[in-house]
Amino acid sequence: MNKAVDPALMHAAEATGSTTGLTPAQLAAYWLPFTANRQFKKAPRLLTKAAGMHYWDHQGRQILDAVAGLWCVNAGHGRPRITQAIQAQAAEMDFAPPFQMAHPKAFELAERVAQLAPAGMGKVFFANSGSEAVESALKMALAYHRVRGEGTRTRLIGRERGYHGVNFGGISVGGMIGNRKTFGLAVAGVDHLGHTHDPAHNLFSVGQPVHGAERADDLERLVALHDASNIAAVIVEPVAGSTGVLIPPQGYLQRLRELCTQHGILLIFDEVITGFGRTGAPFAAQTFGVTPDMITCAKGLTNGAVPMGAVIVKDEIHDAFMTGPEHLIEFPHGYTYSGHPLACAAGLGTLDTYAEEGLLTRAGELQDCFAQAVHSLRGEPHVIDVRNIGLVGGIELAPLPGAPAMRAFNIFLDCYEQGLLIRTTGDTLALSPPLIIERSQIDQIVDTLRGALRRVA
Ligand code: PXG
Ligand code: PLP
Repeated sequence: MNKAVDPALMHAAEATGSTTGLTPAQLAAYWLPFTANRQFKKAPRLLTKAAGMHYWDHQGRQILDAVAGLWCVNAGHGRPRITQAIQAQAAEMDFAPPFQMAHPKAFELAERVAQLAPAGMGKVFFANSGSEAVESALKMALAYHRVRGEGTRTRLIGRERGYHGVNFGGISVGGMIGNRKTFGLAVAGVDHLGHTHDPAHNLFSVGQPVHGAERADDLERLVALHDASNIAAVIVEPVAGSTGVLIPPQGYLQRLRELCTQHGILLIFDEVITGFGRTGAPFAAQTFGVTPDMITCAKGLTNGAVPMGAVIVKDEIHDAFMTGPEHLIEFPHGYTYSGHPLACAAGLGTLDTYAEEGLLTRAGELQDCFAQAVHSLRGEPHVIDVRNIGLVGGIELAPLPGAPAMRAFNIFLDCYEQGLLIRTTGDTLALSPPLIIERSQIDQIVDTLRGALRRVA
């Protein structure tokens, strides 16, 4: 089969071929997710090996991983317990059907996850990604109200600048314009709280900003508009990651909790990024002392080694479903790969690693050192804000005139050349290193960034 190949790609493959080892046809065949495909294929960045805090690329360059892969490799790369657990499980049993059947490790992992969650959140439903966890939680919220005879509660409330994955429910409650505008109406009956970002009052806040608890009162506006009897759930990220690291103002999440309770609205914390130690406790719910009704998680659940997501649910929500005839399915939802044996094995190996090394509280121990390091970038060229909590940092840059996101991306490329992997979103640089990071590596991240900021116009 001789498919036509773009001459530009042919050229790129020739230019990089000696090092990437990819043919033009291979380079052409793969449509990369969330990537500028044409630009990427002209100069591919291929990762070929990972261990501990580092990646290596196809040119043999060693790269310090300042973003835990994509916010997921919380225990660092290539951890032996996780690798061995996956290998052993693959040899023992590859797959077990999850509908009307199960396997032991799904129960073991569910119990271990529930033990880490806030008290009273004892039930765990498995999916295969953060996006699927979100869809599962939203459907659960609708079904919960219905089984209790409050079937008019169908409206879902998200928040501006929220990210809840890429499936239809998630982009509907999500508030990232770029991810929404391309796809039409998506799910109807959704509304949004205003976001919490307040540069007029909170620039360069260390940890939680002081101003903005009252922004939670925006829920009162939506209740007045739609009536609480029509609202099923509110979903927010405790710390918004993808939208550029937005830290909740002091008291904001508490206020949101109070209002949801008052109006019988379920509160869902999307902890896909914040879950598993990112903010200094197993979940951000514990860091901020606010217990939601459901938590969605993924990423750090398996250290990124095998795809997996989960919804952690309050016992009473689960129990509300356990009413009708016992032979009937209580919640008609699930995935072929829910609780996949390899994912469960990876999850158990991951939680063992976190426990043995105290990683789920390590971000709290390092947070002052990390805060000092990232805030030392204040005053460097183009830096207009720095935000941090636990081991998450956001450094916002003034955009290049007429070219939003380009300056941050140029910094990303410069850092990569210097052997540092960061993440950008719009003109914000995001840091979320593996929780095993050493202080000297925090310095290396910030020194490299400082150099890049001074070099790149
Ligand atoms: N909710 C939140 C809060 C997330 O951060 C998802 C849901 C979706 O998870 P999956 O596993 O379906 O990707 C996420 C994922 C970025 C970036 O650039 C962040 C995510 C994914 C990809 C890129 O910051 N978060
Ligand atoms: N599409 C078809 C035709 C299917 O048969 C299935 C599952 O059986 C799906 C989609 C959903 O796949 P998954 O369960 O992996 O999400």
